[in-house]
Amino acid sequence: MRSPEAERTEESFDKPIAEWIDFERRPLLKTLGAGITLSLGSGLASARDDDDSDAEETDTTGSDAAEIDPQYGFAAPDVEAIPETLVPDHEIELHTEEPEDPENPGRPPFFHFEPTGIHVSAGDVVQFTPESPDHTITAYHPAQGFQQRVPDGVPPFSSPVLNAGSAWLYEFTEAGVYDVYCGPHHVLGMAMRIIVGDFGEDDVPDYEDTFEGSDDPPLLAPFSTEFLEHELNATTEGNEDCEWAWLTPHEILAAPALDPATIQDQGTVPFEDVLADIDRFADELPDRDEAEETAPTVQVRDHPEHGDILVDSDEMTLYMFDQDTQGESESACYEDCADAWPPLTTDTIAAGDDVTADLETFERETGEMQVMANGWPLYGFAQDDAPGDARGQGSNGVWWVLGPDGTPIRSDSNE
Ligand SMILES: [Cu+2]
Repeated sequence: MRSPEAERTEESFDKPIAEWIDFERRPLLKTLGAGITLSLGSGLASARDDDDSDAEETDTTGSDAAEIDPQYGFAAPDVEAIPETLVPDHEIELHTEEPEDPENPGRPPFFHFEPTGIHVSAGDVVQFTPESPDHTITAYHPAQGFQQRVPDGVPPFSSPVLNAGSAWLYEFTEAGVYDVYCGPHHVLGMAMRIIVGDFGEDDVPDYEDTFEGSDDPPLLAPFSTEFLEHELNATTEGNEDCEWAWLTPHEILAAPALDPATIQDQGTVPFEDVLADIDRFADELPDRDEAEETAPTVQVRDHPEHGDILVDSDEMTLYMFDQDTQGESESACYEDCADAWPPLTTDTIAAGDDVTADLETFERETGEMQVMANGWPLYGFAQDDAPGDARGQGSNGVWWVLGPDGTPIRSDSNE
């Protein structure tokens, strides 16, 4: 095994990185101790040290062992035929995600890396596996026509255009923040962030939260929504207000979910988390939709006549019954009464933001759990048709709406 220290000269590698990251050497050496051969000085890094017999059996390149080039990586035309000598430490998939309802798309497909953020150790090999055709993994680098968004000294690496069923491997030797994109789908927002090594907030490089040109002026930030809408409007005659419907790499890389500290904490950040940070697409997430639709058991609604009153999850008015005794955990309303005044029942109580009443449940004789606010069992009224109706208020002088703290509001509006 060659000595990495001998090949790793101060001028070519240590200096630029030391300017923004404090440590570098320690995790790298630790990784080296685990048996990884680094030969940076030669321009090639082989992923794993191997004895010669293994290399002969698995060699596909004509050299002693399959090697991962620092600029071109290692492309495997068949994902099933990756040399055994190139064992990846991590895998990232490249996806094309069609809208869920193809008849009514509502949005264009999402092209994305999965996960979209990942934390690896210096020297780790990452396998990129396309699940759909026409993807690349390409570093943001001036040589690729973009702001440098990889550590100093890292070459402008890129995979070839990959088809589904192939794979591309790359070894991340230098610690730091790597932003990469897919060439064919870059303009559609296909970008991701790889954090290599461990470092503190102070060591995060400037490019993490700048996007080339984004401050001066904002319109010129390449591939920002503003820029793309500007381009769209400029090239579509008579459509002054065309909106950019796709994701943009700018909003992907600026998402809080891809903050370097978040990526280090979580290890991996799924695309779903990134999407949740982007307002115009957040409602694409089915589980978050559900959470929004699950309204609290009891909430507060402003009634034009009675002011703030308690309502149910459908915003239907709730009432208390003077025949009940506050805090007794029992109901005086069954059968015909309960048909006209259906008890509010639930298995789990969730209070709306403005509800200040204590909410509890008790077991009715029917076995259902009825909700109490401030010790008063709660009921709806069968003759209320819509939110805002309070036709039961003052009925027979014993049914009353309640305020946010569960105090009955005994106005005589019906009489
Ligand atoms: Cu792509």
